[in-house]
Amino acid sequence: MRTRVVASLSVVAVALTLAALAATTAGAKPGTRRAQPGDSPWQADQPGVQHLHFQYGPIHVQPGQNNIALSEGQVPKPTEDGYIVGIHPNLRTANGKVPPVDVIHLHHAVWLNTSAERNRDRGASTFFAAGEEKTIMKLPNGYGYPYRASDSWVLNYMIHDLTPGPYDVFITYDLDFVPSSSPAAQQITPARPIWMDVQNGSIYPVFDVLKGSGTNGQFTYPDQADNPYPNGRPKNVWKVDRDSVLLGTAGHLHPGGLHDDLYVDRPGATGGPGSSAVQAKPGTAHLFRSVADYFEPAGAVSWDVSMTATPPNWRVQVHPGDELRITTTYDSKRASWYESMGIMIVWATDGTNGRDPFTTKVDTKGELTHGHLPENNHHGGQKTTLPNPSKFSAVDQSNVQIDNFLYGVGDFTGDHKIPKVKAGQSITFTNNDAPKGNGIWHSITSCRAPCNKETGVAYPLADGSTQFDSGQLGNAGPPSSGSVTWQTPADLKPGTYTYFCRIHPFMRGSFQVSN
Ligand SMILES: [Cu+2]
Repeated sequence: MRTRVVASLSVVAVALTLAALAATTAGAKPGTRRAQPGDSPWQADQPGVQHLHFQYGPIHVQPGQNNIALSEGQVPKPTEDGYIVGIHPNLRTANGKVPPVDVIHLHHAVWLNTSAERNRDRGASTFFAAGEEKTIMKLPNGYGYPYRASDSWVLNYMIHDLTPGPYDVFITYDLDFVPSSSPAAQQITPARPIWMDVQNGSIYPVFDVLKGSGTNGQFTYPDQADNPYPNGRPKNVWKVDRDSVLLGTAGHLHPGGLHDDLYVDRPGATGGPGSSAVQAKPGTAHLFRSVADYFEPAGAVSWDVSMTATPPNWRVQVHPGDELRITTTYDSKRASWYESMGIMIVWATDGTNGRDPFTTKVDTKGELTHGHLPENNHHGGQKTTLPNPSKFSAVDQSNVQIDNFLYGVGDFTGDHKIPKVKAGQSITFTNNDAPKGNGIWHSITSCRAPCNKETGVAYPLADGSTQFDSGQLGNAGPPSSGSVTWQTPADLKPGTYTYFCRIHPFMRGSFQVSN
């Protein structure tokens, strides 16, 4: 299966392009098989549930790839009508193994039901999303996402190859499914997804968290951001369109993220009952905090994390005129976090038999959907034989060419020369790998000196004492920066600066600014 780069398509896949996409999704062979023992980490409690295993692929991942792509051909899915009651995502190689997250990982995948577009009873066309935190979706008993065999699915995915080698991988998804032919299906009430995203509708729905921003070492987006929505229309809210009961949600965020919060704003309401997490404000009730629970020994810095999801009895009542609102909070003490996300998919059903969040404290503690995953075992940060760049000899040079995963001058694996410019001047980096093939994008991102420890899921970090970041140097549209060149800030103080590539963190380099 080829990977088609879609530069201008939103990760959240705004509806506008979907009709056109649907036309391109016919023809390939579905890669489905029945579930094998051990495929599903949990047994669904609902009666009549089948455990179906699907995989999309093979996806030929180019060396160093980090682009956004759309599925071609058919995305495998159930062959009969029914209800989806749970989804468990993963990324696997052809032999079924889950690759280490510091080698290749599922940056994100979004499952789109293009047939649900413009149908208010089926909710958002985006019905499931997974990042490397691999949150498992499970609806409360008695609820299901109505599925038709005639539905057309598209996968929007970003697979991040952190190495200079190619890989073949599959996106896998275990579905817990109740076919319409099962008597159990008669007992299921339809549920629909509501897509909540702090950058909903953006081409590439991300924002940067800078080290030292926010308050007390934490930064909440959009609340603490400088002009997050320049046209004045908040992207993090959704107007409730009918009496609905919210059934469940879980958050998505990136390394460095601490929690996603869901609120409801009800004009004129006299304040929610408050919560342990958030102080009550008139007209606002806090509904849930999805917490990033890090297994990572180094703390909130890697994908070695699981998000909490709502317990099955959550059931929150909302009414037309209410506005759902999401925020996301990151650690800003340790490092900067570039191209971060904050997303929650909220499942809802029609009706009025939920709990009123303005009279009942609904924001109870969540439940983890999985434990530590072995693919996150390689944390990095150990001593290596990489040199300390403070020992390099400096050469006057204001250009660095990046070729074949190497910084031309100042690379830690090079000839131990370091480019030097005078204070007030800049060094220009040019990524010559970008025009080749699908585009190999690199960044120049400051990390704390000497930045020469072993690469892993938790090292290196964007934790330089001076913050700079080039973005992903490439011309392919988001997530690339739109340019293959970047200049270091001209106001850097004299000193030696160390940096790494966020996309290929084994790439390390340094430069000097002199008096
Ligand atoms: Cu790179």
